[in-house]
Amino acid sequence: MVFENLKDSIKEFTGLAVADKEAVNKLVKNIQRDLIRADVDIGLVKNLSETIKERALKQDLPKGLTRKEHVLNIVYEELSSILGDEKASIDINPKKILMIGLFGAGKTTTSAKLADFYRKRGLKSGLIAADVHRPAAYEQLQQNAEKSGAEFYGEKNSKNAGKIVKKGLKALSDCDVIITDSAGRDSMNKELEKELKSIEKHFKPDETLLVVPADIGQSAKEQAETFNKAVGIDGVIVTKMDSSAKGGGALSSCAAANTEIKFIGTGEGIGDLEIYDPESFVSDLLGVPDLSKLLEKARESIDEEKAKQILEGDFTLKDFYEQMEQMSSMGGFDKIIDKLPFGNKLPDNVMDMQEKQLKKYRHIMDSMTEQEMKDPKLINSSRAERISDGSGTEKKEVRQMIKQYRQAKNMMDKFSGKNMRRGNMKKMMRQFGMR
Ligand SMILES: Nc1nc2c(ncn2[C@@H]2O[C@H](COP(=O)(O)OP(=O)(O)OP(=O)(O)O)[C@@H](O)[C@H]2O)c(=O)[nH]1
Ligand SMILES: [Mg+2]
Repeated sequence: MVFENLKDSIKEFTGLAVADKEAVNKLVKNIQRDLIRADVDIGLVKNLSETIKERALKQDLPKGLTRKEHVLNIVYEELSSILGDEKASIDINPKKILMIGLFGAGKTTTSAKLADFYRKRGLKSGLIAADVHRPAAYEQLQQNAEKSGAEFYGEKNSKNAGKIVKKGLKALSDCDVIITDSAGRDSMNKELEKELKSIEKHFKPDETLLVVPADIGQSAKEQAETFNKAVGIDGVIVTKMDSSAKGGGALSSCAAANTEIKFIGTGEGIGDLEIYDPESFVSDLLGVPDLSKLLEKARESIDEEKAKQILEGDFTLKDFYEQMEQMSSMGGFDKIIDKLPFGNKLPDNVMDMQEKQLKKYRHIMDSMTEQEMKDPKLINSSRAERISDGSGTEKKEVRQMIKQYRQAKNMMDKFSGKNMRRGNMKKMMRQFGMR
């Protein structure tokens, strides 16, 4: 599997207690080794390593992200960028596609996968067997056509690919998408060039797609250039991503040469075809399932719904605790509160909310009655004593929590006053970076 080791390197990093300089250097070293093993160009690997180090160690930590998340985010961005700019754009329209490539690249299998892809999207697909060299090429495509629910045209004993295509177009004229499978060779040569040109002349493809197997690594780039020069290509499909360790080299070299990767093949089954999307590819690769959540967190810092709750809700002691907890999990209360319009007016002790304190507060609240939770004003000296005894805290800590809650509640009440609610809600959302 492509980049198998990369996953382990990331796991090792995420398992560390701290993401310090040493940890980042180790991670970069591991990534370097993994990319070179995956046949990524050495120059590219060097640049990537430098950029990751530079950004991870020197860039300011974005609000709401831990250092570890920040580093992972950088690795993710930089890896995606060497694997391509963006998701391939595949238009679901009637068209004619010519599949070309060397021996065993996966042309016949991928032709059927594509027919299936378009059929599933509501277009009638047809396959033309124009490989007149490989024994049983006709039967192979015919069987594949059945699997993919596609129409099929071929001539068992003909040796003239151009003629087959010409007749095939007529026979399959009711199909929306027509895909022609061609014969492979050991390498691009005059004979292959001539044959492909003859097919092109009759078929007039809208898209000519070069099929390359992942195991050729970075020579995918050279192959794409050779085919492009000989017959012109519109994009590449990289097959066998599931079974080769060199897929990283194939993808990155095509991306570096600005050759568009349209699809990747990820198995022998008819459904094992994916539209190429470097970002989702890398997030699968890194084994960080909640990467999109992480990125969202980086972009937003706080969720709109939660902010509304803070501002509009009846702010109970329990809400107070939950908000503290949420904010602490979002990278610290002080970071969030800095963004609020009233942030600098908050008393220092509200800002000092720490994990340890949160734990104590949880214990204190566990020792309170329902009534006390709803109306903390009830908590007089003897009740405070009972609560501190029950929670293993000091009486003054019970008092301190209630005081902090009141300060926060006052502030929330002010902000959720009727006159504030309308216009200022929008303004505040903007300051949160939500609008
Ligand atoms: N694991 C895996 N195998 C694949 C994939 N794509 C194709 N194959 C296998 O690769 C072998 C060659 O595939 P074909 O589709 O026959 O290749 P071709 O380019 O048509 O080969 P020629 O016609 O001989 O030039 C077959 O055994 C396929 O099942 C893939 O994405 N993953
Ligand atoms: Mg074939």
